[in-house]
Amino acid sequence: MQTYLQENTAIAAVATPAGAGAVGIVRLSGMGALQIAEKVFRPSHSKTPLCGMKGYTGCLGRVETAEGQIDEAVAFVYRAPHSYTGEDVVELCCHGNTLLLQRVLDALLQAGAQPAGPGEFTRRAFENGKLSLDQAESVMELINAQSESGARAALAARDGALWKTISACTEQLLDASAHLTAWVDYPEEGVEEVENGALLATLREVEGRLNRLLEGYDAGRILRQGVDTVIAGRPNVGKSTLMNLLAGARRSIVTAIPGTTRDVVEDSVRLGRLVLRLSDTAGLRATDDPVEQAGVEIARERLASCDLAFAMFDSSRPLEEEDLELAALLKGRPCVAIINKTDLERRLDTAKLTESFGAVVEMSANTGKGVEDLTAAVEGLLLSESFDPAQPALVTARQKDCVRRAASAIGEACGALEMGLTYDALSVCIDEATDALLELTGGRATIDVVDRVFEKFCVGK
Ligand SMILES: Nc1nc2c(ncn2[C@@H]2O[C@H](COP(=O)(O)OP(=O)(O)O)[C@@H](O)[C@H]2O)c(=O)[nH]1
Ligand SMILES: [Mg+2]
Repeated sequence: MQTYLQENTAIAAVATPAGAGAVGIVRLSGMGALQIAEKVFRPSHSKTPLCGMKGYTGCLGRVETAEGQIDEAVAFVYRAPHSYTGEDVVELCCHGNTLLLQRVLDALLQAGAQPAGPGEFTRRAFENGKLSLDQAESVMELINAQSESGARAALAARDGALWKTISACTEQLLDASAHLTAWVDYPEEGVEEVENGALLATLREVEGRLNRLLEGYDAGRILRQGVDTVIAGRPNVGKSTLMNLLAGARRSIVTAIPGTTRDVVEDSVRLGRLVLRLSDTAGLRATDDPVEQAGVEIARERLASCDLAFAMFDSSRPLEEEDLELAALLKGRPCVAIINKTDLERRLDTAKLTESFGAVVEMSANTGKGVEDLTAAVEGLLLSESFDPAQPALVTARQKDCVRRAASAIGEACGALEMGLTYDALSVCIDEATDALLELTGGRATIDVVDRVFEKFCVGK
């Protein structure tokens, strides 16, 4: 990672979430950060002003302005380049009251700091060579991870697991490209001859590593963000009852009247080792009621884009047209068929469903019988045994897109080599792959790309 420390004006923001908390932190980073903080911070006991403090030290004091004291606080000082951003940083740890924190922030802005934009601290860390672009993205993933394995995967990425793999691939491609260029441009200089077999082996090896990353993307995303799961089925099969059972609370209205649920009701629930982002939807049927129609339409849209569908059927009633339509709609998609109301006398012909669905679970949403089977079926479908959160993994769609472009350019390079095309044509493909990988790590990313990464961050991070 290159280092190009910049002399940026000081920025400040509240770094902790809004609401009451034991502590709240106001962060200040950049040129003159210590001088600005010193204007509003009075040490309680220490004779050393903030500007005289060493890095990694803290001091108890008060935040105050001409108008009076705002809060008691501990000021932590970090000295460039040994800080998160690589710049001089002061963190004022105050009481976690949103109003007080806002006043502390205002005092710092009055004293000369600029308000920080979304992700601006992390952006400075990137620009100052403290983090690669993919590591910056993993910071965001770490904050938002929904499961333990998701957090572990993000932490591994933060530590550079992906960066190392991508850098190793980039090195191999740069070596190959340099060799080709030397061989083509300076044939008399005693450059070692390019061996097609060895070159092809190198390209295939890099392609293989990139393809393995691509294969793991969906499994990793599901672990980090939770599984977007839609409960679908005819009216009255027990969708809302299942929602409430899994949520452990009354989330959806349950009645014996078909067509009760019209809006999408959502909740995050834990099922085994996974977190499901459950959506209970309107029962699928033809109806004249415009409100219910809108609900059915939304249910279909959700079904088309979800990670997982629970297709529910009522075991106490014969299979109907809408049941078969649902089965057809979900063909080839990740889904579990749930045969509900098994506590009642059976009238459903399950053979047809077993044919259409890979996973079929019998349960009673009323009594909770069968939830273990449902858990096992979902884990079996979505958790590959081989997923290891410590391994390098792609954590954002942007990263996936970069790797996909690189892998496809390498595929073209291999094709060019096998067809005996010129080394020039080959170099173009290899350079394209290298560019895509450098865009991933930020080694050669345009301002637009960097802007897009950081606009998703929150202010204060
Ligand atoms: N006997 C029995 N009744 C159920 C079961 N699950 C749901 N029900 C009943 O079926 C009716 C419709 O349930 P609901 O969850 O509103 O269905 P939805 O329209 O698919 O959301 C309600 O009267 C529920 O009490 C079950 O497992 N066994
Ligand atoms: Mg319902």
